[in-house]
Amino acid sequence: MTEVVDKARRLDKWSLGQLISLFEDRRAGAALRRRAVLDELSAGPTRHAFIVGVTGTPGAGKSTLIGELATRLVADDAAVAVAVLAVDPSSQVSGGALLGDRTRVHFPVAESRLFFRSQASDRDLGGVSRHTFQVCRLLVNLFDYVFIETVGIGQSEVEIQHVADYTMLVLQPLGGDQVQFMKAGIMEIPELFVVNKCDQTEAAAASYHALRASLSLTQPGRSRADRLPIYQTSAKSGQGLDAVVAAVKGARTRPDRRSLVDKEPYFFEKWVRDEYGRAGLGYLRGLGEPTAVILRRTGSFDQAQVWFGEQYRLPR
Ligand SMILES: Nc1nc2c(ncn2[C@@H]2O[C@H](COP(=O)(O)OP(=O)(O)OP(=O)(O)O)[C@@H](O)[C@H]2O)c(=O)[nH]1
Ligand SMILES: [Mg+2]
Repeated sequence: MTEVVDKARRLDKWSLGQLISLFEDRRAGAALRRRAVLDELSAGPTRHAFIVGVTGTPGAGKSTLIGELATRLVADDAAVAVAVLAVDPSSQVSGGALLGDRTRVHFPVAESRLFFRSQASDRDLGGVSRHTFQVCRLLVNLFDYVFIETVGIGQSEVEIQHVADYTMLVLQPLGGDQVQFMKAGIMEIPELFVVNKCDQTEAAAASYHALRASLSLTQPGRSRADRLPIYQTSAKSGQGLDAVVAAVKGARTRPDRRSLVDKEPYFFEKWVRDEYGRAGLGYLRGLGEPTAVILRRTGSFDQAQVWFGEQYRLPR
């Protein structure tokens, strides 16, 4: 393992792929191997990625935009490394993922500090995959920024807030689906709004004003609503992208960042529900110990998984 971990630290793509597969592995034995990898990682130099969730209407330019932002982030700083996780919809029919061009992010080919990975989404989770959190646990140690492109519009996408440190919503000019957004809870989550494709100027200006107006309506309780930034960009021409990069960099230095450990209880309960169903979740709650306490007592997320599996199998 040590060699793979060392190579992954140096951003070797094959090694990163190997480790990601381990973090996506649902088999019981994988948990302790994940723990071993994380322990090995923390014994050496690590990074501490800022996780940026990117959501928005289909075709708004999320992938193109992420590619441009990531390229700028690494160009601005020779030490910075960026990973992109794109969550792709699973085929309803086969359950298999159609990992096609939909979420392709284009990077300069020779840039080794940019890494892209597709993930199949789960039907039940909407915007993120059940593996997204696990893979983020790995990637935060190896990159400075992790972008997660999510799929779909609607309430299910609120899931992204549980894993991301920061979320941005990307709209395209006069998307009829803006109304959908206003109805869905998603409007309340983003910290940054982007109206992309502003090379299509008139429609873009109209969309900006519609969005500004709707934000005041949908976020009345949020005094910042009127001040929430709306960036007008063109991922094609580059317009407005430097401002978005600056906003992301600025947000990264905020003092109130939660660590992934703070997010673990939520995802531990989600994992229990996924693996053991509602009965499992009922059992967990019946233990009378808050999930955060279980995680601390067993030592880690991975050890808690092993412990829970053993407990649950005991005769009751
Ligand atoms: N004119 C213009 N076209 C753009 C811009 N950004 C992206 N596009 C084009 O819009 C189309 C969709 O871009 P993507 O980046 O795939 O959009 P997406 O939001 O990731 O799409 P899905 O993942 O399928 O929802 C592509 O043909 C892009 O080339 C832009 O700023 N201006
Ligand atoms: Mg895409």
